[in-house]
Amino acid sequence: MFERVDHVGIAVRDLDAAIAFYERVFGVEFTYRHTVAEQGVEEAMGRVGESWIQLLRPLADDTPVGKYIAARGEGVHHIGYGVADVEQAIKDCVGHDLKMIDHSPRGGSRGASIAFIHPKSVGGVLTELVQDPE
Ligand code: CMX
Ligand code: CO
Repeated sequence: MFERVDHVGIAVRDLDAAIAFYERVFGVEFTYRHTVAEQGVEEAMGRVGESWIQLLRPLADDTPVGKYIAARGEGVHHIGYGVADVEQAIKDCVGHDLKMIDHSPRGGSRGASIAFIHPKSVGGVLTELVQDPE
């Protein structure tokens, strides 16, 4: 089902500082930055080979990333894996009795179709299925 690591989602308090750090130390270039109100985040995407780093700043405390930082501090929030067909991948996960957060795909960064699997079903790892646009 997984074809590649699409991105690593990292929860940060200060997006400007995090972008500057990854650029200065690791030479990562951030080419997208935008607010995704439905997800409660401002995000920046930096390319690393065929994958991305997704830096996530919460827009409010009562959002997924805001609650995560309050409970655990900054750090890795989720892993996004590339799949060929997100609808089929959701069905396959349900077939394996995984608890889906999204039962149907929704829009993600860069025009992708995404769906989240609950971390309780994946050994404590919030997992995102990502189908790139055609
Ligand atoms: N990784 C691992 N475990 C997590 C987690 C994460 N990112 N976020 C929450 N949890 C754990 C909590 O620690 C908690 O565990 P315990 O019951 O052992 O304490 C459990 O999951 C439930 O936590 P909760 O606080 O009751 O639930 P939340 O209201 O915080 O919701 C989740 C958790 C995963 C359902 C919610 O964050 C969600 O729907 N996430 C998907 C959407 C999202 O993350 N959007 C931002 C990224 C957008 C993008 O990538 O484009
Ligand atoms: Co993501």
